[in-house]
Amino acid sequence: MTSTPALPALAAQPSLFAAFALVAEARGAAPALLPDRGEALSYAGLRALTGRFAGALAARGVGAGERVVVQVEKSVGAVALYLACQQLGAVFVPLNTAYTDVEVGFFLGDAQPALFVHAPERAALWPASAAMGVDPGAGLWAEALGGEPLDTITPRGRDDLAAICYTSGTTGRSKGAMITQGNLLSNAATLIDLWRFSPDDRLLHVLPIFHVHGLFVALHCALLSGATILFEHGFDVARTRARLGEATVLMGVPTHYTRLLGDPAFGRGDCGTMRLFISGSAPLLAETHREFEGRTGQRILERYGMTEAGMITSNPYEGERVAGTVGFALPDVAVRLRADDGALAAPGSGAVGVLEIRGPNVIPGYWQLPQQSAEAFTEDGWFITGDMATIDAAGRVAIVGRAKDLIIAGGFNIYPKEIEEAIDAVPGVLESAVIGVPHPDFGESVVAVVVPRPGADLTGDAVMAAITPQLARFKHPRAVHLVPDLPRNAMGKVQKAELRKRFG
Ligand code: MCA
Ligand code: AMP
Repeated sequence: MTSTPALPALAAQPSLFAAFALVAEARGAAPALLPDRGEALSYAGLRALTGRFAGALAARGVGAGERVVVQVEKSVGAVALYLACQQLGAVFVPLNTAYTDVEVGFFLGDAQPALFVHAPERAALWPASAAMGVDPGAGLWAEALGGEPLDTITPRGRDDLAAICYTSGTTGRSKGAMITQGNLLSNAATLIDLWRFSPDDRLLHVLPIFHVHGLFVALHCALLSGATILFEHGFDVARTRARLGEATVLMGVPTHYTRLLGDPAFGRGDCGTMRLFISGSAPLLAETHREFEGRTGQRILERYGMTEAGMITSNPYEGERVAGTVGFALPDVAVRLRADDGALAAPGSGAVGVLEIRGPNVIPGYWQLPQQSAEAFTEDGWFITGDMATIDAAGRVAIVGRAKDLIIAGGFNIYPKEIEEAIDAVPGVLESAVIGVPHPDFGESVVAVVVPRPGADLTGDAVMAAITPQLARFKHPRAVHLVPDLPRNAMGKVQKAELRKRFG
């Protein structure tokens, strides 16, 4: 085993997999993944398993630039499948395991993949499909283990696509964020440095691996620094507490932290080896931050990001982590505020505005959507986040709201427009408005306010029954209120703030 390559050398690699291969070679027998289910994998073992999955994909005709849509449970095999796509230069397209056939059907039609890897029951959705199998003896797993491994790495450049991650849009139609090799490499190198990752770290991984947070931020910080991943197949308070005792870093969404605090026995004694708790994907309440510090002596480091840019800002590793703020722009990222009047607001002016960002982490655009891609950027090339923020004189950013109509529940993004369109198509519905209301566990939850057509015999249950097959469970309204009309302003726009007051 040689020493782990220096960060600048990794950051200068042409592709994510080229960087990973260097680390894997250097770390050899050092542990890469210690899963709660299945066998431990060293770096050499993970590299070998990845080569086997790359062989299986190549045998099925997957080549560079082609999309591989993946909707599988979290497992060591799923990590190897992701890396195998990178080795082959294929474009990895992860999907939330909660998506329904209807939702998956849309993504398959949009991404036009060379291969769809899925749980057995989804086989009918796409001709070129491969069941993943739940263990090494089944499906694509078995093909990987039984076939010829592939050792070669397809050369890729920094502008080449590494992944497409779908993010719902305010139009109701999901858009595929085109994430390049350069996006991934620059963000990983910046975060490893900023958050002081080293081969001595043991990252407790409890996040799903179909979103940027668990897939890129967590996996890349650990794997490109030669650290060990304590790999959990899902989040569970008791298991997390048990494994914190061997971990040094945890990345979570606010729901993870509030659930840990919900266990009265959780506290300082669980965190003896921990050096860093990171939170993101949704706002962390200042009160959660304070309570966590009171119970554990650790100040959670909150950061802010989005699918289109990976991580954007972070509270400092050394220096004050201020509750209710998301810290400073990452060293290679620039942020600025555009106020209501369309002018740029100076940091420290106290103005609230929409945050605009620029940097090597920002995607070039959305998959096959040139118009939406152009609209996502200002004329001078800054990406418009849709998040409302303030920036103080020192450059510290606080997210204070959203210009985009978005609900975040348990770290999952839910676009009301998508649910409203499904509800509006239900017979007997005239119109609807979907709002987010405070929820003690998920931060926000979905409520639908529905206006029946005159004379229609509509019930909330009928609405739910009609939309259930179409929308993933986490998007389902937890309450449906029938009302005679929706409150509107003088411009005819539905006043969602009014509805939130009434039904929150
Ligand atoms: C599960 N349910 C949810 C959610 N998760 N409802 C709303 N929002 C959710 N997030 C529902 C299920 O449908 C089910 O409903 C019930 O809750 C229990 O489901 P279960 O699977 O047991 O829940 P869980 O395993 O306890 O999951 C909760 C969770 C999970 C651990 C908080 O949602 C999670 O892992 N969230 C992390 C999401 C994440 O990684 N986001 C990053 C994206 P019923 O019982 O009624 O059927 S954002 C991102 O990537 C950007 C770049 C960023 O900044 O990080
Ligand atoms: P996604 O589309 O899943 O990438 O979610 C990105 C969105 O999550 C951002 O545009 C923000 O609205 C929100 N978000 C992420 N991190 C934070 C945070 N720390 N505080 C507040 N909102 C956040």
